Amino acid sequence: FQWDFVTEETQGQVQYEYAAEFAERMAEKSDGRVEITVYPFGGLGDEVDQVEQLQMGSTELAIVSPGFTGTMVQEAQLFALHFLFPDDIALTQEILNTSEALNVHLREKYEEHNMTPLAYFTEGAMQWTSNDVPLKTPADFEGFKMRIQQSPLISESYEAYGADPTAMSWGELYPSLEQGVVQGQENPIFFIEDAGFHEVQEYMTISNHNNYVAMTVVNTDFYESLPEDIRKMMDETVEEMRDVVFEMQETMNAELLEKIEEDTENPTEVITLTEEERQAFRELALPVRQFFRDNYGEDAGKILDLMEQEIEAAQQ
Ligand code: 6CS
Repeated sequence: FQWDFVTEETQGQVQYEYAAEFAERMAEKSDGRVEITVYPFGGLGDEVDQVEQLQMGSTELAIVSPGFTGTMVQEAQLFALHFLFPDDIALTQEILNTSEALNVHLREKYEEHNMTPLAYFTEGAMQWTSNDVPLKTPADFEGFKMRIQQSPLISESYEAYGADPTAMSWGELYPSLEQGVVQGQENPIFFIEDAGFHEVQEYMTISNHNNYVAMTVVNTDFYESLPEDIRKMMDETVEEMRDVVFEMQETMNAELLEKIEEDTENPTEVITLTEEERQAFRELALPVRQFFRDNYGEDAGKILDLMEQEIEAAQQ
């Protein structure tokens, strides 16, 4: 078997390292019968092109951020809702692993598009970076040119703060920040450092306003046509990778925060929001849940209701 595995990240970053480790484990388990070629971001087009290739089956496996399927699987935009998941990232991962809303109902929505999400994993809490203005209060977002992924609900979430969001691939983000096409962006810390965004940003706000969730996705026809022993190996590897990737992101996010703080050549002022400051954003973010319920079909509301119940139960 020869399969392609595409990711939205490059060597050394979470998604790529996940795929490389996954490929190695599959080769080992199958005694070399399964050979997986891992592609870093950039070679096969942008993130949205990669989703299309997966859908058509020209690639078998991919790591996909739900933000890039926002116009296709509208229900998956629930990941764009700020302050939905607990701040405790280990608890968030547990919810991602076990949630029926995600692993049954949202999975079905993806399968209508010939894609099967086998796992959801966090790449860390998201933070804001900015030029011109340190982002501390919703007023700081007034007219702020914010780069976002291609999801209408991410856009809605930032419009709720008064920002002016623009969707683009991360492949274009560095020069866009440098030239002022956009003033800021959101990402987990490891990605901000590794992509070098801090080099062209004055401020980083530790906001923890959302979790960066990615999905391990297979082409559904491909997955269903696999011989049973191979499919079992794949399922097993997906299970094993849950803890592996959790540790990967923890280590990278911690180490690269230090690196940003110690980079005297490219100084970035790091601002940590207080609980009170976060509350002002939470209040504006909450009505976006109703927008999600009202605009993305009947099942969107049901999935979100269940998700909210699951989150509440996990927090008790
Ligand atoms: O900001 C983005 O679009 C990129 N961020 C991460 C953490 N992974 C890939 C994604 O394309």
